[in-house]
Amino acid sequence: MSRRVAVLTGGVGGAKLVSGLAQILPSADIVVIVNTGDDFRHLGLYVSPDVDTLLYTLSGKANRTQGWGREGESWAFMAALRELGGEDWFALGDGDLALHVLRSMHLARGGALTGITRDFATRFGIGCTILPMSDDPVATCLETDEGMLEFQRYFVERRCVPEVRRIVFRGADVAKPAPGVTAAIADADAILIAPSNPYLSVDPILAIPGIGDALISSSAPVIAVSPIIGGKAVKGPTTKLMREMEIVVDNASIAAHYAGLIDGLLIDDGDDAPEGLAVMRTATLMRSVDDRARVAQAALALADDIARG
Ligand code: FO1
Repeated sequence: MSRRVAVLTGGVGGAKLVSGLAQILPSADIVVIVNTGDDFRHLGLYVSPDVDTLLYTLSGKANRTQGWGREGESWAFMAALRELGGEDWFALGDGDLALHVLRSMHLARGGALTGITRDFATRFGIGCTILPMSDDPVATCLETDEGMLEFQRYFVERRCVPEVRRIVFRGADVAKPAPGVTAAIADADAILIAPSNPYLSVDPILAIPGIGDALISSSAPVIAVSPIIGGKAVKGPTTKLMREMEIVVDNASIAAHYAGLIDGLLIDDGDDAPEGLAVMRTATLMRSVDDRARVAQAALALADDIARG
């Protein structure tokens, strides 16, 4: 049976979930809608970290230990940059750099992020459709005790140390969903929200007018995979961020955050279930390739249960 799945995602966690889906469904049936709130211009280049994590993971090129960039990368550019006194807080590998140069050229000539992402995916032999959430600029910024910081300044340069008070998605209110985004949601038989950071990676997608409404009006079950495992978020600043924003770190908070949007939550075996929401459990930590397929399968099984009523 053909089953079309749309996935809303940030970087690593979502890329693993999508690679799990690609093991059990035809790639052509998977559309990935990716956060671009982390995108920024650096050294004159347009960098799109979450889109690139998807491209590298789905083409088998990702650096698994690092969680970003390419495996087997060389760093001659960074060495030369450092020698010349250039800004080196954000590391661009030599192979990775090719992507940023070509994308920046494409954008400078009036092209859109969607088009160049499709070209890269084709070049890398990726069968899924990867759609940036928008072709319009949206910048995730954090109001912190050190002032307003753009996402990469907070995440990479300041290593998530500043205390976060508020998160804003500059430009989201006037951004349009990229071509194909709302249609992919409307046409899907199941919609998944990846175990990405709800506040930093999924909220920018939901902040774009039209995307939340498309989820609400879709007849397909919407399933979120919880980023909480053992009362903590698996990766990145989620736990710290939730505490700073005075949000209890548990599945009830994740369910409350997505209230009105999701029909079910996939949670880890060891965690408490929120009340009033369909839940399925599995071991949600995705260490191996088999883990990825198992988590994807469980998310689809929960969607099937809900669709059957
Ligand atoms: N993350 C780091 O922690 N340090 C880096 O120097 C770094 C460079 C980098 C270059 C290209 C790219 O696509 C991603 C990169 N990341 C780096 C990861 C990125 O900042 C974050 O993982 C995402 O934005 C969060 O999803």
